Amino acid sequence: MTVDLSVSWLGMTMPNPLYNASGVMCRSVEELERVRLSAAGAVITKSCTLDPREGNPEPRYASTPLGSINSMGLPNAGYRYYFDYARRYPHHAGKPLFLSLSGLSLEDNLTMLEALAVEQLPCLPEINLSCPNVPGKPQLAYDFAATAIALAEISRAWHGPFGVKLPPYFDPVHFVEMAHVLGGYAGLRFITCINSIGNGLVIDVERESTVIRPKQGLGGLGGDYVLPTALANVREFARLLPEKHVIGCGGIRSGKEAFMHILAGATAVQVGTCLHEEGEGAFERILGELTDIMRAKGYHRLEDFRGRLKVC
Ligand code: IRO
Repeated sequence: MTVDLSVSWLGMTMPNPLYNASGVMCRSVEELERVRLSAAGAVITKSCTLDPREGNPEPRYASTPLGSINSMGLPNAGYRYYFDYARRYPHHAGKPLFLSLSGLSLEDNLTMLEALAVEQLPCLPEINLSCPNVPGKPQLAYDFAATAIALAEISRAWHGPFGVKLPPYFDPVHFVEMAHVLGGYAGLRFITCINSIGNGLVIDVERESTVIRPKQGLGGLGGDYVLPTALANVREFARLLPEKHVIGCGGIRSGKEAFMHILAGATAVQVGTCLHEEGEGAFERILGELTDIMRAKGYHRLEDFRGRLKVC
């Protein structure tokens, strides 16, 4: 039985729904090329700022039995570096390029979007409204009024399709309130759910110590910890905003979790912690497992089950 994993959305076709989560394997051209040349269906860059940043002091990433904790602090080579990569990227080879933007202020995001508009580079901005790890900078998307202002300004500066990376929400009232904000902007075509669960604390009992140094050990959680929260955010935003696409991110480590995200309504899915731990071979493995699950269930295409989660 043939299984077709391709995804057509926003006027483009990806060979399959899997790509890297911004932050993992995407800071340098060498890393970005590893994703591009892998089995991944698209590529996204590390969230960038106007100027290059070193990020927070080490140790700033730790692997744990249930996933990962990080407080990288937005280390990146500055937006000009990623725009340069985008200029040389083989856009017509079938793997879309997403540019993650995370300006330290709204003005910085507008500056980067205006520069992108001038160049007319054929890439899709994913604007990160949810970095949990820059000391003194709260996650914007937990402030609904500030998010509405940012989206209004962004829509004035950028007339193409764009997406936002959201933090996890934990209350039905917040899903509805944020969906109401997001629904007001036609250019906002996709929503990536979720960023890491911010400001967790992992403790090493033997050393009686935190496992990362920045922010007294607080950092964003990824991996198995976050799967149910990610699925809830994907399902709720897919349900509340049927005219937009939801990109699932959080806890995908095999074909099974990729299937769950798509069943919950995700158009495509991103892999973070697992990609960091396993390397780009993870894409081929997860795609093989997803294909096996679909074949066993008799599904030919992703549309055969996308968003069809039943309530028991
Ligand atoms: O610390 C980071 O660089 C980071 C970012 I910008 C983000 O959006 N999410 C995350 O877990 N880490």
